[in-house]
Amino acid sequence: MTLDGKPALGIGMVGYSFMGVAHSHAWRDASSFFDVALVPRLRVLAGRNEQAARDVASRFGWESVVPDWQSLVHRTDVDLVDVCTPGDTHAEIAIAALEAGKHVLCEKPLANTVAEAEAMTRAADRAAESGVRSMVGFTYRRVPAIALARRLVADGTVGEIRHVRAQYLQDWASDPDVPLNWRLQKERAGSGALGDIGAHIVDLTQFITGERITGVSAMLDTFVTERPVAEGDSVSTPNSLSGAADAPSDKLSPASAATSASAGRGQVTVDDAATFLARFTGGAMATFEATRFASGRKNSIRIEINGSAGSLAFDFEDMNVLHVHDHTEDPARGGFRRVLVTESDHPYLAAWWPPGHLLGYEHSFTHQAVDLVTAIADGADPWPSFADGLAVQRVLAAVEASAAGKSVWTEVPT
Ligand code: SOE
Repeated sequence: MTLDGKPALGIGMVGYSFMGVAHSHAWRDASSFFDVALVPRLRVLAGRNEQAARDVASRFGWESVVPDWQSLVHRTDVDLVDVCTPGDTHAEIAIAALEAGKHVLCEKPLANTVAEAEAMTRAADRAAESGVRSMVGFTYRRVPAIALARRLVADGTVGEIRHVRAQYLQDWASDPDVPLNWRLQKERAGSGALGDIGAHIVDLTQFITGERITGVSAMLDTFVTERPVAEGDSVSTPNSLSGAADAPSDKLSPASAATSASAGRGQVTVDDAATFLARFTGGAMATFEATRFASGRKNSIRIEINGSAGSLAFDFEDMNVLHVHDHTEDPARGGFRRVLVTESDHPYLAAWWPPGHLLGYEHSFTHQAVDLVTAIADGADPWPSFADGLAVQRVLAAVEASAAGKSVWTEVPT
C-alpha cells in the first residue's frame, strides 16, 4: 500500500545511464499526473558502478541499490523488472525476470539478434499464461502527436497508404574523436544506427500504419572505422558474462578528458548509417534513413505518410505538432494544417496542462509507465509486446542481410 491508499507496484530497474534516468523520472511522475490503479514504487536500482547508481538513486528516490541484477529479479518486493541496459544483456535479464514471475519492461531494440528476440518472446508468452506482462520500450509511440497520427490513419483520414517516408537523424558520431562507447560495438549493441535509432522508425511506421514491413533493400556504411578507446572502458568484454548491470560508458560526445591517448584506438564494429527501401503489407512504398552523421541534426525524427485521401507529417524537433492534409478539401483552401496536439481530447493530454502548454521528450516515458501500469492493473496485454519487438528485429536482420549483398530484395519472415 502507498500513502494514498492505492496498492503499490514494486519496480526494480537495471541500469542507470541515459535510459535509466529517463525511466526513473517516469516511474516517479506517473502517479502524480495520472490516476493509476497501482502506484509505482521505486524499490531497487541495480548498477555495477555503485557510486553512479547511488547518485541516480538519491536524485530520483530509489529505496535501495544493488550491484547485480541477479538478486534484483528474485526480490519479493519487486513486481516489475525494468531493463535499461545495452542490448547484450536484455535476453538474459528479461528471461530470468519473466521466469521469476516479474512483469518486464525492456528497452529497445528488444535484443541484439532475432534468435534472442524469439527466445524472449517465447518466455513472454509462457509467462503471460500466469498473468505476467511484458512490454518493449519503443517510447516514441507515446508522443501524443504520434498517437494521434495512428488514430487518424485508423479512422481513414489518409485513406489507402501509398508512401511512408521516415528518417531518424543524429550527429553525435560525426566527430572521429568520439570514443568507442558501447553503442559502437556490435557485441554490446547488436548493430549501430540501424538498431539504435532505425529500430524506432521501423516501429513507429508499423505502429502508425497498423501494417508490417514485408521486404527491404538496404545499404549500411561505417564512415569512421577506428576510434579512441576511453580510459577505463573495456571494449571487448561483454558485461553479460560478469553479471554487471550497466554499460561502462554511454558518452555521446567527443573525447577529451575521458579519452587517454595511451589507451589507443579500437575498431568500430557497427554501422554508422543505414538507408533502405521497404514495402508494407498494404502495398505502400517506403524509404528509411537512420544516421549518426547528419551534422546539425541532434535527434530529428521525421515521418510522412501519403495516402489516397490525405497526408500526415511529423517532426520530433516540433514534437507537439502534427501536420495534416485533407486531399478531399477544396484545393484553393487546402494544404497542410498545423495541428497543435495539446487539446484535452488528444492522446494523454487530459492529464497535463491547459491547451498550448507543450510537452517534451520525458513525457513519452511517463506515458509508457502509465500505460504499462494500467495494463497490469487491468489484466490486459500491454503494447508494444515482445512479439512487436521481434517483428522489428526481423526487419533489422533483413536490412543487414540485404546490405551484406545476400540478396537485393530481402523478404521479412513473419
Ligand atoms: C542514442 O542514439 C539514443 O539515446 C537512442 O538510444 C534512444 O533510443 C533515442 O531515444 C535517443 O538517442
